[in-house]
Amino acid sequence: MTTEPRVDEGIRDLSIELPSWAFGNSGTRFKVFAQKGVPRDPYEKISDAAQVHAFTGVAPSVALHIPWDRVEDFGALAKHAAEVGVRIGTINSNVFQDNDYMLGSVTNPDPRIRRKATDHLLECVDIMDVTGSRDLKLWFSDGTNYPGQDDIAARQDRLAAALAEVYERLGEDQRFLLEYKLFEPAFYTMDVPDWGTAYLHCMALGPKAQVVIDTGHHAPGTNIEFIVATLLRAGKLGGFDFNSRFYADDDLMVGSADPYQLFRIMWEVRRGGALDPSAQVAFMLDQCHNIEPKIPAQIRSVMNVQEATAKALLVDEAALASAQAAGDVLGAHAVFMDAYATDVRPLLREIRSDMGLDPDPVDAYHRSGYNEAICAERTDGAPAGWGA
Ligand code: LRH
Ligand code: MN
Repeated sequence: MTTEPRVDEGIRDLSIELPSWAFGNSGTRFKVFAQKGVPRDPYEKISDAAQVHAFTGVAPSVALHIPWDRVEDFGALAKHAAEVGVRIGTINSNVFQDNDYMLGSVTNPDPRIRRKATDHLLECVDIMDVTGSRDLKLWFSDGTNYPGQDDIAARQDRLAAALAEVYERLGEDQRFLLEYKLFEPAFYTMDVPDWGTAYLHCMALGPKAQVVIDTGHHAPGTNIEFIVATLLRAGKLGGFDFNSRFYADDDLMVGSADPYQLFRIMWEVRRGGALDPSAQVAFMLDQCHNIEPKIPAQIRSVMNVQEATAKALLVDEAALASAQAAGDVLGAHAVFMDAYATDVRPLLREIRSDMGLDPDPVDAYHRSGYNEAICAERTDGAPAGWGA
């Protein structure tokens, strides 16, 4: 045990889920830059994700995206994951890349297309039954681009009908996490644009329906930690898609654009009791490494969450509470900033050594030779990507 037992315990309890798609090629509408050694199938994506867990010790699961990660035998894929020391986590549906979904998937005016989209969501639950996954993550690109294009309330009715059908299909220990996004790819309305809309749909269904906060899906200047505190208070926060952004849904490494915001978010997570694994709040990364090497970027991202979490665990709760109760504005803020201003890197290095890990995971990965091995091995076949 290190000098800061509370931080030590909190960091060891942290479980950060990695997105399979972060290991494949990704980009923008302008260009998808191909990188050497990129995985060619879900097996290789999971092997790469296992490297992140091997060097950080806190990334034991990998989220899949269907159909990007469709395989013949999901049982075999789950077995492969176990062999390399991780497990399959959240299953992500994809009703945003089929031509039929131009005017919407589950909200489409055409009932035949709504049926097709809902069947895909139900198929994802079938896959969860095989992989042993607890969570289905639902993000809908559904929306409109022009006022009058479709009826806003009618689309909500269609969405509610599809969500109810999926909710009915969920097993006892399964949940769905409904993800909201302010804009893109639709630019007038998104059918799930904000936490309030997601919350309303989840409240209408029951405890197996929770809201997921993607930190890149808000209007600039949105106080995300307020949404965290509010959803935790309501018992409706199912998880996070962590990333960071300077402008829009940039999907950059979490904490790279605004580490202070990530600290404020992790403080509300701690204050809301969600660092306790029994709170069942999923901490997932949802990022794209368009120009940087993908495995080291995922390791760095996990370290950024660890640093923000360690700082949040260093907040002197008692001192903060008494300053707040006394109306001591500057005193309370100083307690908060003292924790944020603390360099937690030496403590985290100590904790990693204590966990039997190399104190510098990125350096250890580079010294492992794994990157050279995959670049030499993965020379044929098509590199994985978004298949858009
Ligand atoms: C949508 C989103 C969603 C995923 C996709 C990869 O922007 O955040 O979580 O399905 O990215
Ligand atoms: Mn997301």
